[in-house]
Amino acid sequence: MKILLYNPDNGITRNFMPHLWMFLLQALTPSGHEVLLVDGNAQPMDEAGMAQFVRDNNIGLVGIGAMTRMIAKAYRMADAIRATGVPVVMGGPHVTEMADEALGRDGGPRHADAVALGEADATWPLIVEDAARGQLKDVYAPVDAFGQESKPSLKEYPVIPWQSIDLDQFNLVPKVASALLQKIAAGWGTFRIIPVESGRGCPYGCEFCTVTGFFGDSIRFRTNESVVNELLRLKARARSEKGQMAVFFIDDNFAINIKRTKSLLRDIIAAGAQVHWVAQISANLLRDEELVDLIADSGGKWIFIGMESIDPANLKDVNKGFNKPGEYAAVLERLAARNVYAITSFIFGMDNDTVGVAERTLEQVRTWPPGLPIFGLMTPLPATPLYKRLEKAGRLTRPRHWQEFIPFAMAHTPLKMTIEEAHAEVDQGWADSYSPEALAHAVESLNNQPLGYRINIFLARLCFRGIYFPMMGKMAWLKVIAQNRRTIFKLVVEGFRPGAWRGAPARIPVRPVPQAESGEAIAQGAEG
Ligand code: B12
Ligand code: SF4
Repeated sequence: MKILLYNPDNGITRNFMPHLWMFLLQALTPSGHEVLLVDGNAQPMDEAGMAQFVRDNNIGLVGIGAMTRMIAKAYRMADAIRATGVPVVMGGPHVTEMADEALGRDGGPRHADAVALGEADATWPLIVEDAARGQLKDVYAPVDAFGQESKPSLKEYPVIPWQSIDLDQFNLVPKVASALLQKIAAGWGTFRIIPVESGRGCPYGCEFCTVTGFFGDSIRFRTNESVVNELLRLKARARSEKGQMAVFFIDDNFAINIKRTKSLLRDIIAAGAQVHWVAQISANLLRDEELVDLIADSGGKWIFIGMESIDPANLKDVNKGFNKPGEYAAVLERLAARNVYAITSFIFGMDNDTVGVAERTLEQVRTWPPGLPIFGLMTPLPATPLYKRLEKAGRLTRPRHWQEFIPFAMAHTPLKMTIEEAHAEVDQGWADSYSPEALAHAVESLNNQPLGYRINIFLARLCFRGIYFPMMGKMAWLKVIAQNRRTIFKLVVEGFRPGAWRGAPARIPVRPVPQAESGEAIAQGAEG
């Protein structure tokens, strides 16, 4: 049987990274079946195109995975596929919580023949065999012989054959630039960011987050050896095609168990398996000096930090009081001193937010080392404690917001500002952080570093701008390039200056992390 695994596009920007679930399920598919992968972010398709693809390729089963924000598109594509007579199974965080919606048991139309609840590592092979026999069940739940929910141990992790998977759709170097880049910077013909997990689960249960409910509060880790071998396979592939592979460790908090993370990073270094990597780590754990050294030495380049708010009252409200805004600056400086920079994520529209929250946040961000600030709105995802609280209080304005998904739009009324005011705050956050002046400033703030660091922050900011400002087509990109022409010109001129690409990175002075909060902060902490 031919199986298609499909991930719908998010409708705003080309995702910079493919989704892990597709490669994982492909690796877990029983032998004798062929699996094709289509990520809508890299290969956009509409309903008619999808139906044609399924017919042309003689597909016998389609698996669709989607987050809440992509679910409306996922349902439309599922409907088009089912209309061709091919069964659809859906999985992922949204349908796990809303299985009745996908199966048409809530009074709405049916979109899926079957739903895989929760982690599907163990159920996927059964789904495939049932589909091959034409005997799909409605629901597949991960349970043990006694009917108890069972979470896969990651000790026996499947080998994802990165050396042979077709990754053409995930190359981030545009075709036109590839040949030129190969000439001026050998080894840059391709650039891909690959998702790798080293563990699952988070015990903290922040109010807005689905992770604790979905993966459970027991943290499970792969063996160091299995992660190291995966990195070595990726490195070998990059070398063989004269390209670059960076890794996104998608664990919700890569350092949730510091001892284990340090041991993994040491093993990566010892095996020569360093690649450039990104990971999510909470600010409190980054006060460990040795950990930060190992991050830098093992190839860590960007750390995603869910700061959420600079207001401790907001953080307490959403059960994320282990974030201590007073230590954000020192933690970021500690990373920057090793040339590791941060993606700092903020949520506006929290219950204690008032008008001016963007400017108050930006005032602090401007004093930090350059990074990638991102701004979102408080969003009640289905089945989260936040959703339940707002529903009970009658504060949901669009209870089924995902059915008509609108990017960057609130679905409930915040307590101390209007919805429109919250939207304006997010707009200000993005506009201020990604203006040509802000980009120029970020580049200039690294003037004491080799040129590569400045190019890196500039390109990263250009890409992250696209999370909020639509940058799908060539015209949109050309416009942004024109707006930033001065910075680009300066970087190009400097590229020709003798020695511009050489030189050791400078160490930046670091202020000490405030001590008062350390004990509590280290005891807790995770990321999302
Ligand atoms: C990596 C990641 C991203 C990446 C992008 C996704 C990517 N390319 O991988 C980035 C950083 C860009 C991102 C962004 C966002 N993310 Co995100 N992200 C994750 C993260 C950390 C890991 C995903 C992952 O690979 N997990 C590991 C795999 C193995 O798990 P899985 O995907 O759930 O798949 C398993 C099962 O679900 C199931 N399954 C999944 N799909 C399918 C399909 C079929 C057919 C079957 C049978 C089974 C199946 O089987 C898999 C194996 O067990 C998750 C949290 C988490 N730990 O999962 C959040 C998460 C998915 N993100 C989330 C959110 C909300 C977002 C944002 C909307 C945040 C924001 N406010 O901007 C954005 C939107 C992205 C966009 N524009 O499209 C939520 C989604 C919740 C929901 N109900 O939708 C999550 C769960 C985190 C959270 N805090 O709640 N994200
Ligand atoms: S720490 Fe991060 S992953 Fe864990 S519950 Fe909170 S937001 Fe979710």
